[in-house]
Amino acid sequence: MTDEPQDAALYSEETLESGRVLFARQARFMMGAAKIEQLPPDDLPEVAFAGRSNVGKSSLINALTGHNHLARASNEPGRTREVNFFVLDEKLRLVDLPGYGWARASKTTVKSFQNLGRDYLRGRPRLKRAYLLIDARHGLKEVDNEPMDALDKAAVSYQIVLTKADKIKPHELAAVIEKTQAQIKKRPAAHPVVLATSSEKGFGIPELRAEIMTTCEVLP
Ligand SMILES: Nc1nc2c(ncn2[C@@H]2O[C@H](COP(=O)(O)OP(=O)(O)OP(=O)(O)O)[C@@H](O)[C@H]2O)c(=O)[nH]1
Ligand SMILES: [Mg+2]
Repeated sequence: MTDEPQDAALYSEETLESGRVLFARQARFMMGAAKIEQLPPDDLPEVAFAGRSNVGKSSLINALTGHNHLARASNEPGRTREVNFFVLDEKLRLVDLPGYGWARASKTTVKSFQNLGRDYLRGRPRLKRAYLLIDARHGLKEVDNEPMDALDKAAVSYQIVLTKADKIKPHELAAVIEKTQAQIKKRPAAHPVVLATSSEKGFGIPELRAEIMTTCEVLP
């Protein structure tokens, strides 16, 4: 085990550079869907960001696109209640999902927007990958099993992205990456590589851009 949180050699210099160029292009908010009938036509490849409330989904979309306020981020859990679509360079869509595992709102409200996220993940033909965000300080929790079970069952490719990596020490991060990779080893739809990011410090963002670009099979 090294202090290097992720293998930089996973991505060539050219791929990292293309990812940078692609994500420097225009990113725009397209629409928010509050009901499954309101989803836009599936005419572009999509990647979606799922995870517990407050894990940093909206912040990660902002960091990837280099915007401060494209997706609404907040300290108040349950900020994102719709499925929000952002179009990058008219080539692909980044999809911000409502968070799960959040108990404070009325049960019916929470259920309705969480079911929406689940329905989206299960039935989206051009969803290339779901990124399941996990707080680097905590690693996988019981509450994360349900979405992983659902994604495995629906055979939707997903990859774990640790967030808020700036909040722990490099050796702790390396340990949580290793542990998480071991925990998902037997999950059929999980990508074996766990990525680590910090939206605050920009750490891991170039690698995730390259990963998304490659997954969606687009070039800038
Ligand atoms: N230190 C640090 N804080 C972060 C990072 N990413 C997000 N945060 C903070 O975490 C809080 C929640 O971030 P959001 O991006 O709103 O989280 P979310 O997952 O979209 O939350 P919901 O929409 O409620 O599901 C905010 O106060 C962010 O500033 C990070 O990489 N480092
Ligand atoms: Mg959000």
